Amino acid sequence: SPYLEDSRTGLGVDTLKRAIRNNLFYVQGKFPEIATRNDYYMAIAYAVRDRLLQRWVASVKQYIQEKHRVVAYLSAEYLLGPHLANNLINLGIYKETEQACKELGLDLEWLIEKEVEPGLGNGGLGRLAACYMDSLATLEVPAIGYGIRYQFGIFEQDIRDGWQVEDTDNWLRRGNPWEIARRELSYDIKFGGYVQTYLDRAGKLCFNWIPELVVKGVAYDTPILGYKVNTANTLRLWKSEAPHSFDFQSFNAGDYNSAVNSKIICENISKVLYPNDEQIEGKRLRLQQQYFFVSCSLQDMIGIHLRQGEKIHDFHKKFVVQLNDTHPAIGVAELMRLLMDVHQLEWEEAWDITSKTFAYTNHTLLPEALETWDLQLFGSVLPRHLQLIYEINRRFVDYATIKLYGNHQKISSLSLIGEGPRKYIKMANLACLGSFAINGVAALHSELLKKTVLKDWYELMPHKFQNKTNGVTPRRWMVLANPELTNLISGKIGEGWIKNLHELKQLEPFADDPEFRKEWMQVKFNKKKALAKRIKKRLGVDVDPNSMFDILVKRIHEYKRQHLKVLHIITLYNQIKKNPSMDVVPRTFIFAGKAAPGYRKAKLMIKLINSVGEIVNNDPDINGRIKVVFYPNYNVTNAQKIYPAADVSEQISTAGKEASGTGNMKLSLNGALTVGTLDGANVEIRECVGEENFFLFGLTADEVAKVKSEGYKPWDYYSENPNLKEVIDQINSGYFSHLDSKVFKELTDSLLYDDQYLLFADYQSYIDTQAKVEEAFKDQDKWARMSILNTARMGKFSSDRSIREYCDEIWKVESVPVTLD
Ligand code: 26V
Repeated sequence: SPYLEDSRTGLGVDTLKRAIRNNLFYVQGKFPEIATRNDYYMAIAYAVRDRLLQRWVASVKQYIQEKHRVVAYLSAEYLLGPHLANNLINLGIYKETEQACKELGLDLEWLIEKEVEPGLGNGGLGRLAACYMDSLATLEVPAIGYGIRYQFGIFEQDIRDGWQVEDTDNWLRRGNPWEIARRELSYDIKFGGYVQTYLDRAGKLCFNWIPELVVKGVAYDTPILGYKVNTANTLRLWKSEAPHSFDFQSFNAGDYNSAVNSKIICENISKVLYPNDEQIEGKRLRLQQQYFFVSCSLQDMIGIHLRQGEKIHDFHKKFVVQLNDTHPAIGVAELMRLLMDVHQLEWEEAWDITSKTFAYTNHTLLPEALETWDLQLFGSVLPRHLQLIYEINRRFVDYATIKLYGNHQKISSLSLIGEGPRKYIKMANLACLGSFAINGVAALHSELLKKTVLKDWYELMPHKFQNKTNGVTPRRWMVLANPELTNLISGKIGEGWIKNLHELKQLEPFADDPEFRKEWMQVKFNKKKALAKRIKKRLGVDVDPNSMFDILVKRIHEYKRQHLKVLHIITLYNQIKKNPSMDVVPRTFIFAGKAAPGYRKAKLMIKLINSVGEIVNNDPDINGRIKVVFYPNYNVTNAQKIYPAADVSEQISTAGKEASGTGNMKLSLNGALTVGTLDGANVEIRECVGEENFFLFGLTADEVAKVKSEGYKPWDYYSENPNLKEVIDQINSGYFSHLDSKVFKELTDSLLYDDQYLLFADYQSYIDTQAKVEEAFKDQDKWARMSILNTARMGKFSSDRSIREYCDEIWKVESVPVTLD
């Protein structure tokens, strides 16, 4: 009976109502007459948080008492998205909370829309970490995610006069009900200074790092609940602060300014997320961020391990540490330091433990994204680690010299230290050497790793190499983003697919059911209508939900080729202009994505999209048959509204450049058909959904390499293809830019004279394929069939499958069901 339920744990409607009312009073200090929307949001959030904490405490208790092996996921980024609705779904109380709200005169959806999302990541890599945290908890695997509690996450994007404008993301401004500050849990982190060597009483050589700066890392925990299980894992993010006794001397001496100054320096470390992806910048602060969170995390793990009464020698049996790209790779040297300088182990044993602890995931093949650090800079921030890396490298090079018969070229490519005008540290090499497993994020990517950037490592240590194809959580990307489709599916095949996505296969027979096809398309139409409404509200542009929604959403980058899509749009525009009465399928092209603030060409691509949109959308000859929309501030919240409305998913990167992609999976899962190259996970998506349900175009990765090696000349394609020539000339004439013929010159020049991502080589193939897309869309009944089959065959791309594979093949960890007492 509901009124017997505890008001902080009960899941019934009446109990939830009581909890919300209580929180409004006791947490927010308000009563209904004066409560704001935010007050109600907080009241509900705290009601949910109570229920999370019950499961979180039970999980932690069980892990400690039973001493289970634990996965530590180290990531500089977590792109979590809003918590409230997700937690309601995972708790299984969405309906109940909706009802409780209704009875209190509140609209739950309206409150959910209020939540500011934690944007603590750039894109794919950070969002993957968030999906993996969800799957780890859902699979009941003991895990801790470690990262940085940035005060400012990824910038907010606004579009003014067609250009991207950045605004700071002050996500903590209204407080964060989802985190628990663990003020008592903190570690001191040293920076700079020098290393003293001395002999201890036994005559052993010891190292004493005398820092120039000490920063305190404070733990902030966010419980991550699995779907309909009691497991709630911890996401532990570190905030940097001044240590308690910061600059006492200057303070006492009355030098208030310099005391405050050092406080600011300390707090700077976790102040802001670097908004670049796929382009490294050798910034001191970035290295400090990486070391800061990695050192806090490893000290924390060692502390947990020792407090359980275990021996330091068994550290690698307790924890397996996954490196999300090379950003935390400094952990290899840091664990060596902690084991030797703090816990007094000898080199051999420290190395044995270290090299059994780490595993490394690579997320990109782009050479400009491979992290290196100028050796001088590195030494000035981490003098002790520079020594350790030299020693790790000395021993490794000795070994490699024997293994490789002194093949100097190979040895220098494997070396942790690069030589040139200046020396530098190669973080990927440190990660490869220090890890027992190395994986790529899609089958093609893992193969290319072995053939290109990590070739020498593969030849030396083939046993370390694996593939783990990425996945996405169906909870957020279906159940939460698309409850209508979720209900339609569950009505036919039950709810099992939410935890076992392979069960979607059971939908296949319904592709032949005309009634089901109708309902399927009706859901899609409603989602398009809802997105159209948002577009109208945000941008004032009318788009027709009956038109084909053709969607390209992801970070803006030349290799992702948003400008190839623009070439297609202009080509289509020109066709209609020449023959205004032609029969075209009306299309709405929707773009979204952020450009790194310092990436000029990417920002110019945004301007180009908006400029073309302005002309196309307002041309009476076009008469609304094609529309171009740039939806601002692409983030998790907006993505949840966009994916369900997609008819077509554009995955058009140059083959061999996109490691995996995960937006491709989310769109396809939501019934969009893919137009794509054979790149990243597109290859596997096509294998699963069937080639007849996938619009393939463009060169393969092998062909790309071949064309390039033979001396690619984009100008030839331009001069030999009249449609392409017309498009480029038109952009250059100022047709889309109020006759200003210079604005886009940087972009068109780079295409005409370089085109390193082969847009021109793939142009005609892309145009031809788009004609097929158009033909297919004309037969709506056939399209519905394809869309249903496509979704039905996406089972492989659940992050549950990815995490299962990581658990079985890399981490060797097992599920631990949690019981509530
Ligand atoms: C690099 C850097 C360099 C220093 C500044 C900050 C920063 C942030 C991120 C990165 C690397 C980003 C790599 C990345 O996001 N890769 C993407 O990973 C996805 C998940 O595996 C994958 O689906 C995408 O294809 C891949 O581009």
